[in-house]
This record gives sequence, C-alpha cells and structure tokens, in this order.
Amino acid sequence: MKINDVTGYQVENGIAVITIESPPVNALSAAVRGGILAGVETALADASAEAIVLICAGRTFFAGADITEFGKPPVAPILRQVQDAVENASKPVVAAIHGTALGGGLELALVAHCRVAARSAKCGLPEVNIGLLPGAGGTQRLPRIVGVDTALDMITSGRHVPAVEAHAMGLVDALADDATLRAEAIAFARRVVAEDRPLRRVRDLDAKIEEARANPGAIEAFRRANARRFRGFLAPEYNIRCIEAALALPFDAALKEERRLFDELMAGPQSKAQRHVFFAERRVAKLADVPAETPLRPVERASVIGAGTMGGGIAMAFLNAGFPVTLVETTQAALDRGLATIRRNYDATAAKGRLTGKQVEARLARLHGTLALEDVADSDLVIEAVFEQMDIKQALFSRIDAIAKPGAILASNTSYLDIDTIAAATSRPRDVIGMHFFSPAHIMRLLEIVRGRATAEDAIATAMAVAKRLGKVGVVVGNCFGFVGNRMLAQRQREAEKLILEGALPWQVDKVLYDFGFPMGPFQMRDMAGMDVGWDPARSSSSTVREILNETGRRGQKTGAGYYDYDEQRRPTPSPLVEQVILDFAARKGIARREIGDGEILERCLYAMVNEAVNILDEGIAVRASDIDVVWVTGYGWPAYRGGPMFWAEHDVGLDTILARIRELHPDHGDDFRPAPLLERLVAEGRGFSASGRDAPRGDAAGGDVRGSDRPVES
Ligand code: 3H9
Repeated sequence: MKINDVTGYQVENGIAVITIESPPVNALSAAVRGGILAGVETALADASAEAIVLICAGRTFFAGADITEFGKPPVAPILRQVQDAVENASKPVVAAIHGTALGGGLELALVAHCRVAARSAKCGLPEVNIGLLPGAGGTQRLPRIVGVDTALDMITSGRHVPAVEAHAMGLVDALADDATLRAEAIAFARRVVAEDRPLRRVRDLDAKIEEARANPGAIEAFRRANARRFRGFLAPEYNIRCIEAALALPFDAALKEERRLFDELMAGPQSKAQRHVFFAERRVAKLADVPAETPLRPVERASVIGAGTMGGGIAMAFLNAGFPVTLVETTQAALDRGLATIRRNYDATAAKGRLTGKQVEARLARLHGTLALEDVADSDLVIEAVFEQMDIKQALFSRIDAIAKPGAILASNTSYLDIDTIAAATSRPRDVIGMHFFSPAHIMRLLEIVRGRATAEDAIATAMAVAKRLGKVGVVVGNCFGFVGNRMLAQRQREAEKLILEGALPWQVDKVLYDFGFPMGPFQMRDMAGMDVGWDPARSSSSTVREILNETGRRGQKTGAGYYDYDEQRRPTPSPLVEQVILDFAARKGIARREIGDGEILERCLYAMVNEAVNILDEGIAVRASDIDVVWVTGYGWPAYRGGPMFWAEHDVGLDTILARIRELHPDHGDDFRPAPLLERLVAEGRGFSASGRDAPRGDAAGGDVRGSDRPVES
C-alpha cells in the first residue's frame, strides 16, 4: 500500500517494510519525513507486523537532510520527531542500507535498533563539508557505537566509510549481498523477533563514553594534531565540541548543545559559503547546449603523451580510475624517468597504508610505456602533455591526427595556449578539446575542460563524463589565454610583484594571502612550482626581480633558494639577499618605496582577480559566476569557507565596495584596474551575479538558497 507519494508499506512474513522512494538521493524532505513517521505509526498499529524494516528504493539510502530546505520555514514533522518515533518504537526497527547513508540519513539509521548494510554501501557524517555538524544526534550516538577516536575521525573528515569497515567498527550489525539486501534485512528482523532481543537504543550505550572519559587528553591531542588541516574552518572545531559535550553532559543536555552549535553554524557565513560550493560543484555539469542526454563516446583506453610531472600525474589519475594507459615519450631516458616517478609515487602511497602492494601492481600492470607514438592508435582519448610551445603542440597534433582512430578525443593539457590553433593542425577540430589538469594531477580535483570553436558537443559531454570517472570536477570553460584559473591567477601574480617593488616584501604578501585562507602565498607558490617555469635563460636580461633571482641560480625550493631560503626539510625563511635585490631593483627603477598595509595587499591581489573574473563571465568564457568559484576552490586553494572569489565578492565584500576601490586604483594603475563593464552595470542596477542571468537563480533546487538561510533549520 502507499503511505504517501514517496512511501510504500508492505507486510512480509510478519515484518513491516517501509520503502522510501524520493529521487535522486532520498534526501529527508518534508514528504520523506512524513512518510517515515506515518509508516512507523502504521506498523506499530498493525497487529500483523512484529518488526519494521526501513529501506529505500533507487540508488541510495537517505543521503541526508534535504539541503534545499535549509533556510526555509520548517515543515512538520521535523527529523527529531521522526527519530523519536523510531527510537522509542515498541517493535524492533531495522535500517536496511544501500548506496550511501549520509548525514541525517545515518543519524536516522542510528536511532533504529539494528542496521544491516549492503556490502557496497557506505556510511558517513559529511556535514563538516558544508560547514555544519550532524544536528540530529550524530555527534552523540556515533561515539557511543564506534568510540570517540573513530567518531572524531569520521565526523571531522566527513569520509564515507565502506560497509565492511563500518561492520568491523560495530556501526552496522550485519552485511548483506547487494542484490538481496531487502530479503536479508527481513530475515534479520525475523531473527530479532524470534530471539526476543531487547530493543537496543544507541543513546543508552555508555561503555565507549566511559572509556573515553578515562583518557581526557585525547580530544585536545586530536585538536592539536589536526590544527593545520582545520585551519580557518569553524565546523571541525564545533564538531569536536559536540563530542566533548558527549563526554561532559547527560545525553539530552548534550543533544541540546549539539543543536545550539548546529544552529550557530547554520546561521554563520562559513556554512552558507560551503553550501554554495556544494551546489556550485554540481551545477557545473549543466550546460544549456550540451544536454544531459547527449550521447557519450566510449572511453575505455587513454593515452598520455609526455611523461613529465604533468603527464605522469595525468597517467596516474587514469590508472587510479581503472583505465589502461599508454604513456608515450620521445627518449628512453625520459620514459624511464617518468615510469620510475610513477612507481615511486605509488610506493610512497602504499608505505602510508593507503594502497596495498597488490593494488600498486594492478595499477602499474595497466600502464604501457612506449616510445612509439603509433601506440596511441587504439586509444579513445589521447591527452598531450608536452612543452607549452605552440609549434611543438601543432606538430604533435598533426601526427596524432594521422594515427588516432576515428572518433577518438584529442585533448591538450595546455594551461594557456589557443585550442583552436592546436585544433587547426588536425583534420578533425571537432574532436579536439582542452583538458587542463592541475598539479599534482592525480590529486587535484579540478579539470578545466576547454571547448574550442569547433569542439563537438559529444566530445564535451564525454570529457565531462571522464572527469567524473576520474573523481574530478570538470568545469567547461571557453578558449582564451589562461582560460579561467590562470587568467585570474596572472592578475594576482602581477599585483604581488608590483607590491614588492612599491614597498611590501614577499613574506608580507604571502602572509596576508595565507591568513586569508590560501594554503600558501604567490611567492611561496612560485618557489614551489620552480622560479624558472616560463623563464628563458637566453632571453633573460635582469628586467624583473624574478629574472635576476633566476640568473643567480635561485630557482625555488628545488635549488634550496628562491624568494625564500630553504633548509633540508624545505622549510622557508625570508632571504635577506632577496630583500636587497628587491630594494636595489626598486631604486634602479626610481620607485619610492612606502609602507604598505595588509588591507591594500589583499585588495590589490584579490580585487584585480575579481575584476578579471567579471570580464571572463561577460565574455562567456565561464558559463556562470559559480563555475569560477568552483575553479578557484578546487584548483587554487581558495578557502571553501569563503565560497570562491565571486561568492566572496558579492556576499562578503559587496560588489559596490569592490567597484569603488577599483575606481580609486584605476588612475594610478591604468589597465590593471580598469573597471569591468559588467561590474559597473551590476552595481548601477543594484544586482548580483545570480540576478545577472549569469548564474542559476538562487532559491531554486539547483541553485541552493544561500540568501535566506540564516534562519535555524528545523528539518
Ligand atoms: C544533514 O543531513 C544535516 C543533519 O545532520 C541535521 C538535520 C537537522 N539534499 O552529488 P550528486 C542532489 S546535511 C538535497 O550529483 P552523486 C544534488 O544536488 C546533509 N539535494 O550525485 C544533485 O541534484 P541535481 C548531509 C541533494 O551520485 C543530486 O542530488 N548529507 C542532497 O555523485 C545528485 O547528487 C550530505 O552532505 C541533499 N542532501 O553523489 C550528502 N544530496 O541532480 C550530500 C544530493 O539537481 N550528497 N543532492 O544536480 C552527496 O554527498 C552526494 O550527493 C551523494 C551522491 C554521495 C549522496
């Protein structure tokens, strides 16, 4: 029978089965909550039902509270009411988990008396990733089952724990085959009834809490050990405080404290920013002219040309995702070096316990290194990762064109160069696309997918699908110098370099950006990447500080000296020599150095980026403002709790404030701070990016309402 639109009810072999089906992810919307509550009430009143199985149809168990409801007036029944009904039910309730039991979904499973999980299922409390904490008892019940140490790890990382591990830690009581979860959950419930097992409420379990109370320093030690990882984020600390409350307070009082802290996070700016990022990451895949149903080209085998840092990383990204990979080099020495680096990277991962020796060997077995370009002939996707020089790329693409099979996607990993010019070297520009990976390519999540003038829709759709298979966020961008990310980065770099001539020093600039939340500042980044990237010794003429430093052999971390001096552990200290080079250079250029405040550094570096980003948006290089946010959060270390440059500009600073400052800077800095016409229009009309037609309207499901979301949520 149907309980409501999303809830089915059947009694099978004396067990009531409540089945929720609310695509796509069975989020705990008002209809779902209402269905569960009514289902439980029906089962309790149903004399033919001796126990209850709560299960979902579709691809997953409940993936959490319905995030699109956040900030809207609460609709009864709220989640806690549903949880109370389940936890206090007079008949045993068994949660049958498949897919992912996440957030409120796992918190609901935690009020059931038992949990049975399909072997492929995963459980987690990922609220921390959207700047929140599990606000439906998760911080209180999880440590009671798995212990405080494991709970701290799960809750502050948000990681999805595989069912087998969840079973080992006691979080789920039994594992089932994926195909027979429903039947096995019913059989499990029958056993509970037959054995007349007591109704075990997780809230009543105290042994693990007692254990943790005996070790009072552990939480503080965890806090200290993870300080770097949590830097700037509020949510991890709030999650930790909830677990402290679990140790210090009686259950109900601690639950109240959890609720208070949840409401505080929900009302604060960080969660709003992180929820924006969550929806923005999902929105990137939606393109008006490349509909979701666009047929995909099959991609079973990939080739990577160039076994340097980028090529090797790209090859690993594909190997990690299960693809066989052909890696092509021009000399045996370069190939051997590339293959050895890949092996070394895998061995290092295995040494940290993140891969088994068997997994390493399986990945390496899929890798075929070769000097013969002809070997790319059977690949569905060929990615070029050679020198950033147009003539080299064109020559290579024309050779690939002669070898690759019809329909293969021919991709360039170029960071700056014109995709159309590269495509013109082939007879099939429709198949040519940019796939710009970020270093280290097997780790960084961003993939800029650059569409050329002729790139076919199905090639774009296929590149996006490949990005997803690689576990990356593919952002489709237009073709221009530096695309979205590097074009904006160049603005920041330019201002940073101007600032050190005008009066600041590299370490002051770096500190301002680090304190803003970036993992490192522009000069530290340059040192890490290598000062000589893009530097040509033949043409070097001491015309910039960077050239001078390169000429004196300071090439960055790898030479132990760049803007900073480095010790053996690569720890940086400010270099007095570099300071002198800067002072001398500024004097030679006739620049009168002055005191520069941190505020000016931030404004110059970031407003220049935002201004450029608005032009990028206006030119259609980025489809939406939020796509630019995704590029910066996933590829350049923009702190997620600040939502990305566009979100930050609009919501934290205000577009009018930014424009006013850009106008002030314009006379002295000329084109570097020429106000973007779209920025002027938006400010004149009092509109934001979302209202500019360049972003999904806020308040809709896809956009996620971040505007009105400071009301405490009651879902
Ligand atoms: C919470 O539970 C708070 C509680 O502690 C306390 C409450 C009082 N709500 O990612 P996908 C949409 S906070 C609404 O592309 P996948 C998503 O936007 C929540 N919508 O699929 C997308 O929509 P569209 C804690 C949601 O297979 C579609 O579903 N839970 C939600 O790659 C497909 O998503 C989480 O943080 C949601 N909760 O991955 C889990 N989740 O098609 C968040 C998804 O229109 N979700 N959507 O673009 C996930 O991590 C992934 O979606 C999941 C599936 C792993 C489930």
